[in-house]
Amino acid sequence: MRIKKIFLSLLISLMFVIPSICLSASVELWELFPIDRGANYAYPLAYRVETGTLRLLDKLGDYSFGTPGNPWNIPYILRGNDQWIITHPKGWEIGDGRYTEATILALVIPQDVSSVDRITGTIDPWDGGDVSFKMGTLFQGILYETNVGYSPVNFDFSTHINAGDIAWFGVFPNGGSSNDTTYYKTTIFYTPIPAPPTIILMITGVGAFIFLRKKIKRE
Ligand SMILES: [Ca+2]
Repeated sequence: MRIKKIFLSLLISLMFVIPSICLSASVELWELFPIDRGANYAYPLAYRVETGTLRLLDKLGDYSFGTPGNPWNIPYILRGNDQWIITHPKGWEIGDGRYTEATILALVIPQDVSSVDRITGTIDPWDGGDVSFKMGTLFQGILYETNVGYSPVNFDFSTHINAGDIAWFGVFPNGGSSNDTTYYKTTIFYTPIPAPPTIILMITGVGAFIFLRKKIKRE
């Protein structure tokens, strides 16, 4: 009888453990990089001038966006190899004020996501041009920012971003924009809204637990 109880306990535990494993997921920002400005998961790629105005980058090719006609098409954002997103902001002085053009990649958190829980990544300055990297959301403001000089910077922070919010990743030129080519890669950890089969499994697990507990007590 004791072996039967242990077996039943193990079975019940598995019913709870298996769905909980299914409830976490991660995705590379690189995987969601839009092929066009109107892609499902991505807000239009843009650059932000210091006044706060967002201007759209033109599509130069699949996975590459920039400003045609300017030298090197900067500012630009493109999807590189090995999960790197490559960007170059732009900035220069006008009078005694600084006019900057930060590159922004924004992501609408889709409705099948319960919450984004953690964001990790690496920023590689590549050419040492001095930039700042910022990550934030439309509703929560800036969640993370760091200056990047010559050495790569790793980041890892917990957060709570709901569906419908817009998460954005921006590279700002910090002074001049010479040699400001910047690589970054980001992993987004999130909790999906459980799919119907998972919910059924959880309900079955809870039902089985109540039934078997009563049965064991009677025995
Ligand atoms: Ca710079």
